[in-house]
Amino acid sequence: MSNAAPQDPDHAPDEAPAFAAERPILTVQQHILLEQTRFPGVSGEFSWLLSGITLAAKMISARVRRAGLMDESGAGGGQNIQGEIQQKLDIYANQVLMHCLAVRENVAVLASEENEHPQLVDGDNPRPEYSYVVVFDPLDGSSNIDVNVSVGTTFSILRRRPVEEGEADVMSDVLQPGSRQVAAGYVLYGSSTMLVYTAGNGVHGFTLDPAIGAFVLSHENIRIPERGKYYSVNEAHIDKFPPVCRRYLDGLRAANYGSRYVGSMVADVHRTLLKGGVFLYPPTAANPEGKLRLLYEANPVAFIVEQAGGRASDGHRRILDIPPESIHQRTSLVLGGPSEMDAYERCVAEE
Ligand code: P6P
Repeated sequence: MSNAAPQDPDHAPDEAPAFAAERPILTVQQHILLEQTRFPGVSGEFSWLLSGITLAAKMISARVRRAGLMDESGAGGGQNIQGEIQQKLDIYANQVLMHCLAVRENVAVLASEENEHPQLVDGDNPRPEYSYVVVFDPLDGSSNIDVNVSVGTTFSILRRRPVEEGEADVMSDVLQPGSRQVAAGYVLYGSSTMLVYTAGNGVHGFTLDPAIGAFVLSHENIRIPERGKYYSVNEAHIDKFPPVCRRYLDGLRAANYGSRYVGSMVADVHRTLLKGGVFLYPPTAANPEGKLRLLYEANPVAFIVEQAGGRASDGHRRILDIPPESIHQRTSLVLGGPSEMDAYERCVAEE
């Protein structure tokens, strides 16, 4: 007969049990280091670089979540090189990412949606050991902040072109096709803050736990569903879409697909990644080349979706094969699961 006092269900036992995590706590840095042991291509220096992104993401998340309280929302008064009104948080997010990445000694070049030109981190004479290029959109969809809609950061990580490929220079380091990304991902500032990344070995999602200030593994080895239930497109532009897009969308509606569109790319792509379906930004009258940027919007999400078993094209070419000609080059985008992308390609073949 145990002489232990009967457990009072309303009170913890005198001896609090040893810490029992609801789930194993694996931070993104630990995950990368584990990857390193399994995949030699993912080096320890990469986890150091990624820690620059996660630090910046925590700082940006903290600001985004208090935007309305700090008069951080709204326009910052200036315009960025895109001619878009710069939101105050765009400026902050860009400064934070530039700082957090520039202090990583293995980062040589930084390119941002907010800056006209790429930036050499260490003046004009970077030390030869500098090896990474990071291209990013610090706060995509920032015009949604005023109305408390999810926004995101997107990033693409490349290696500098080796010198033997001709005179390596900053622009040739940045203007590489998406197939040469060594890693890519996004941060979604939504109902929770999530980091989703790939280093070419699957797609993994980490949720920021504000209680411990760490991104903790919450979605390991994400796979896009074979077939989803939603298509995601701004139907206001439908009359300007190419006929193949209109036929495709008619077919999806006939197959009882629903429609979901946030108007913030990272949110729309993240839902498509987790629930399946298709996200499109076709050419429109205002943006005949498409609206989204190839290097720092389409390439990262295309790498992610392909690693999760989906596909991404500009309507005709695989996004990751498109040779960039300029840093802020736009592209149209069709991104989704196998079933939806097969259906799109059938529509193109019938043209
Ligand atoms: P539209 C946000 O401004 C953005 O660049 C993407 O995040 C988003 O997918 C797209 O534009 C929305 O554009 O024309 O539907 O408002």
